[in-house]
Amino acid sequence: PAAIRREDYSPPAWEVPQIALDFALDPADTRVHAALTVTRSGPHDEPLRLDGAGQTPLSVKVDGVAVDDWRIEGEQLVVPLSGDSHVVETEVSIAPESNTQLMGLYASGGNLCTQCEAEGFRRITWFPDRPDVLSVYRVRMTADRLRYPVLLANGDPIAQGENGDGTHWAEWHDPFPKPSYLFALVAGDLAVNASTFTTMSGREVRLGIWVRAADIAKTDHALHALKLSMAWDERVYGREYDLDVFNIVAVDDFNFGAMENKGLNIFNSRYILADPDTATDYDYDAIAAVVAHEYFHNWSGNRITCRDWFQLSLKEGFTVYRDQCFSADQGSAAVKRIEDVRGLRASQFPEDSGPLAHPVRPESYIEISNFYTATIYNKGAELIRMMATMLGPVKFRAATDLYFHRFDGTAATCEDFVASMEEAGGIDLSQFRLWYSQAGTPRVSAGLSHEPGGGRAELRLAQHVPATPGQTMKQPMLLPLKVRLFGAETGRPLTDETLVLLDQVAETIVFEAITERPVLSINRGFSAPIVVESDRTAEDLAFLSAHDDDPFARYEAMQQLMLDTLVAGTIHGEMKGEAVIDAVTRTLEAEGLETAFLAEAVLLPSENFIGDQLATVDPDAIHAAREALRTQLGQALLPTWRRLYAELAQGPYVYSPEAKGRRRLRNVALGYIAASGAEDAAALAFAQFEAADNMTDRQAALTTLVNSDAPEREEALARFHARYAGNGLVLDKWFQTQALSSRSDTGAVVERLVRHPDFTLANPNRARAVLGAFGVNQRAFNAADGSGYRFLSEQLIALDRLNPQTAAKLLPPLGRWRRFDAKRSALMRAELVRIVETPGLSKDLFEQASKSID
Ligand code: DPP
Ligand code: ZN
Repeated sequence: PAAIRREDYSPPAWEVPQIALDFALDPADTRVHAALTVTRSGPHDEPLRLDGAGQTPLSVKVDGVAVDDWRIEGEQLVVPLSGDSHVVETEVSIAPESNTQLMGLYASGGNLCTQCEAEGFRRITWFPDRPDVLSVYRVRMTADRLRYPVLLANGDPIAQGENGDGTHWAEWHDPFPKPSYLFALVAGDLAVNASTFTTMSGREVRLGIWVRAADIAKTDHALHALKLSMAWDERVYGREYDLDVFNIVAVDDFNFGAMENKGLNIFNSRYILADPDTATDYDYDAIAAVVAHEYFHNWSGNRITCRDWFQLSLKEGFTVYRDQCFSADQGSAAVKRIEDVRGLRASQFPEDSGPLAHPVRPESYIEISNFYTATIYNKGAELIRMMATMLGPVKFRAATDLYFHRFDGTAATCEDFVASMEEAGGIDLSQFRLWYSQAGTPRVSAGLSHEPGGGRAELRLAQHVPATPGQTMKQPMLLPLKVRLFGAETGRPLTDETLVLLDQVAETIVFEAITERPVLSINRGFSAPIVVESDRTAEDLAFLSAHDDDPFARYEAMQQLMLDTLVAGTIHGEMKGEAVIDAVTRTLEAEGLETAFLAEAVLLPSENFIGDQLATVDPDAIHAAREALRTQLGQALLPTWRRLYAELAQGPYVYSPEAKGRRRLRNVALGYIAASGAEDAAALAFAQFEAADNMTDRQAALTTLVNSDAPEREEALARFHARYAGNGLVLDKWFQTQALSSRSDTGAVVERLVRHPDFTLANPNRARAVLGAFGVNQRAFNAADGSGYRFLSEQLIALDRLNPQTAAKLLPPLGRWRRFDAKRSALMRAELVRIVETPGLSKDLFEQASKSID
């Protein structure tokens, strides 16, 4: 398959200012009639080219007259046109019930729904399926009245009625020109949780969350989050909602988390449905974040869309940044930042240092679905955050105002956004633009020296951007680093927090009047998405973990101390945990720290993250080192963990930041009690499992047991499965917890799980619950005999036949082969070769696997 390149962009030859769609909906044979008003853009004699995906037009008309001079070229329908404006009509037949890719129009749980981003609309009808063609849509749907009583589409409902033959119809009109990837329709048997929101200018918007009738009681949290999001975007960005209705539909089979279709968001049900018995605190937070994310897209994505898919981060990076800030405002900003950085390190850093590394604005792709990545989303959000940091809140708001005003109604580029920041911010971002074009995580070395008695401290900084595929030579980047010095003796700050803009390969920053030995606090708040290599000692890190006034930096110092300890333990095969034990003890005893922060601060880095620090990953040695440190922490602090476990117990379930923090820390304490080897640990976990009145506590107890060899393990798994039979989202947890288990038999367990009657590759959530979780289970996946690699490749080849997009997203663990010993490398690479050589492979999986081989 051929690569599409950014430099080949050219504007569309034909615009489509209007489209009228008429759907005769039927799961086996849906007829789609499309009438496109097309206008020639400028003088040229190109024919009209419409994208399709396999379907044959049943008819083609130009200005009402059937024509036969059309032709199919590759995947395009080419229609010669003589004038500058015509109406082109096509009719096609599609079969939603046999659409297993879940792109275009498909069936889920007996209902019909769509997913068009990025290139699903071409599977519905012939159209110039590219984001810079903006059209006003009118949609008419006809469907069986009993089977599909609810008919929804983008925009506002215009009319509806009954036909005499048991069918009914509805018509929707969306006045805002939009690209085809934002088209949506839903036909189904759905109940609604309805409400209203009054916008800042006093308009009343009708809100609806549509789900199966049985799930209606689980929609209040999402509805509440939607209202909070609408108010937040008005208050923080001055953005008001623009239609009279805003609908969300939840479906069980969905490739993404959710989709921001204009006025009709379609969600993976896992990001809508919640009640205390079935959803964890983490799920509640994720629901609010995704509801906010999709809502915020109404401006950052829909009103201003992307010129081409290379600009994807224009909407995704900015919208992730917006949803992160929204979530930070709902609870603890410090804990939210810690969670986001942990996520970045778990998903984006490995991507940026592996075979699939790409810039935030890529130069080429084979299949655009493969570029919905942590780099585009999460590193993209860090870019926006760095600009916000450099501009400060007032200028950043002026810059987003300018951007929204200037580009409203257009398909814009990342460059348009940066230029708005530059203009309203009054700063030069020429060098900063490298963040969009250079892949790889910059590394900064930081060395602080001090002349005793001399009063002067020097901070020597040097940066290095590692080579990435296709980019061997890198230029130095602009790195905004928040820095502060603390006195080692007094514990007091010696300087204000300063924003250092490192723009050279190496620089020295001088601090005067430093009267005691300084300790360096750097990249505070994670002001730049980089790796810092400093010469700070274990003592300095322990000091900062107790004294830094920036909560993120405080957390970071502890993480670094733990990481250094774990790396040393992995290499030397001996765990010296005293410094970590001391630091954790002091943190737990410190005054005034939030419980949720404590829970984060005392948690050890993941096995994967430890692996990322090593030249060659030794999964068994890493596992042993981490377990050893966990055991030492568990044993040394056992009375503290027991005290916390008792003190943090709560009465009946409440959902509040405070209550969430208590649950989190209490469950961390439970984990350490189990790690200590205490004889009553399994009984404690099982009692919690049985008594829990919420999923957070029940799942935490289950996880503790699933990681253990206790006899209660099987009993808990069986009870959990029986209790939640038929609840797909909770069964996903049952599968995932087992696939993530730290036990040595997990490889054998996942082989059994995929043969379990509840397992199916047809549902992306279920596939991810087993294959996605197993792929990040470093020890189990990297079993020395290669059985984990073989298992994943076989599953991905099978999944590719159903759903290439989801299969391709699960491939990256196999691409880590360079990071392992020769034997594992060879086994892993052999599976990549096997995948690439599979006949009939999708271009999705082909691109990921072939790029991962070399
Ligand atoms: N639905 C995906 C998201 O919101 C793609 N736009 O990020
Ligand atoms: Zn998005």
